[in-house]
Amino acid sequence: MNKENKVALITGVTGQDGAYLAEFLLEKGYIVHGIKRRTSLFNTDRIDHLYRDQHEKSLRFFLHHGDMTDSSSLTRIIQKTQPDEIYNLAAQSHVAVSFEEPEYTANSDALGALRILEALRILGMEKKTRYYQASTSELYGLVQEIPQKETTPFYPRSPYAVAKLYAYWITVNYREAYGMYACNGILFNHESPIRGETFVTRKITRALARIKLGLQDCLYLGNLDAKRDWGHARDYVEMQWLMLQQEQPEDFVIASGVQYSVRDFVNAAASELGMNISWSGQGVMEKGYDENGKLIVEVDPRYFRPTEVETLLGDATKAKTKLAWQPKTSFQELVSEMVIEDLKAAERDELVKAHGFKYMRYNE
Ligand code: NDP
Ligand code: GDR
Repeated sequence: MNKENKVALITGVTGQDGAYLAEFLLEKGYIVHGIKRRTSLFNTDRIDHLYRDQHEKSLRFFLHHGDMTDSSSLTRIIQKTQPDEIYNLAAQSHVAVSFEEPEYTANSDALGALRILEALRILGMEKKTRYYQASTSELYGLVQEIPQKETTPFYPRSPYAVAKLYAYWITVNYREAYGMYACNGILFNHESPIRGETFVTRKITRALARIKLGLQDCLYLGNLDAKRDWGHARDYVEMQWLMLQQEQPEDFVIASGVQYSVRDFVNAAASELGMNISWSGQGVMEKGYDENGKLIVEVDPRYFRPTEVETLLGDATKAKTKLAWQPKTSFQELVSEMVIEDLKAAERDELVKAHGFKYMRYNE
């Protein structure tokens, strides 16, 4: 380890993006500090491969207990680690859950960002540390323009998106008020084999792989008509880093520029598994059948949201021009990678079952 190593602090390091970003920054030679929150079960599955025995010399990856709702922990960790760059990825990131836990979502997603920015000011680090805010296409909500770009007006449609709207603007405000290098990445949906299992893409790939092996009967989904612009998380974290390497801080949209419906995603994942789904009915009555006429996809209104974001499609021209950024993974490659990994997991579960162990898992 030498003095040239840059120091990064990642909040949300145990999440999908946190894991990919930590790996990316370690490969670039960074010293990486991550904040994890205390949980009653281990929550470090996604980063265990990066973790080394803390007694080893020349360690470059460290974890600290902290929470976005606890200023004292955030301030202490920032003071101790003295980061050159902070990537604020931690959030209650599930849109549907934000309707159930709106206050907590606001606390962690909106005030959490403020807590970090204020900690930097209190510690006199506002000119030393660069700040990345994980903003989201959910800000566009009820879309005012297609495709959406940096200048498209926001119209958030969930407590999650409203909280993220605050985080977006407080980042802009601290940049303008205190001359901080702070910027927003307005990222459209990005997925991967380590995507949380209750987001729709992973829910689909996991369930169809299990249905294929006879471990599950049916996949229950909400709005099949919702359209999203899906990319690969591995491609998108590179841009999070690029945004902090510019001369001036700016906000960027990151998207693939291609849009598919939830139903399209189901069809693509099924096709990867050699399955073909026929659809019948409409709205809540819509159903999907396999080649043998077996019902395998049903709509369950439980998954409808009080206010839905029907369509998102991003225009990442600014990032492509100014950051020379290009997504590397196509929609088909993304679906294929996710299906392959979930099929392997299902095969492991099948083996466990075949040896007489009961495999029980709550399928949300
Ligand atoms: P995940 O849900 O996979 O990860 C969220 C991370 O935040 C986890 O590490 C989680 O910890 C942590 N976290 C949640 N609440 C707290 C808290 N109170 N204190 C400390 N840590 C907390 O999200 P993604 O990796 O997919 O997304 C990263 C960020 O990007 C999020 O802010 C999300 O809102 C945003 N975003 C994501 C997009 C996407 O498509 N993935 C698109 C646009 C924006 P734990 O592991 O313990 O749950
Ligand atoms: P989203 O992702 O809300 O876009 O937020 P999610 O995968 O949860 O939903 C995408 C769309 O699919 C519809 N849908 C379902 N969604 C879930 N989770 N479960 C279902 O059974 C289901 N059926 C249909 C949803 O209604 C929605 O229209 C994600 C998160 O990562 C946010 O943190 C991030 O900011 C945005 O992407 C960009």
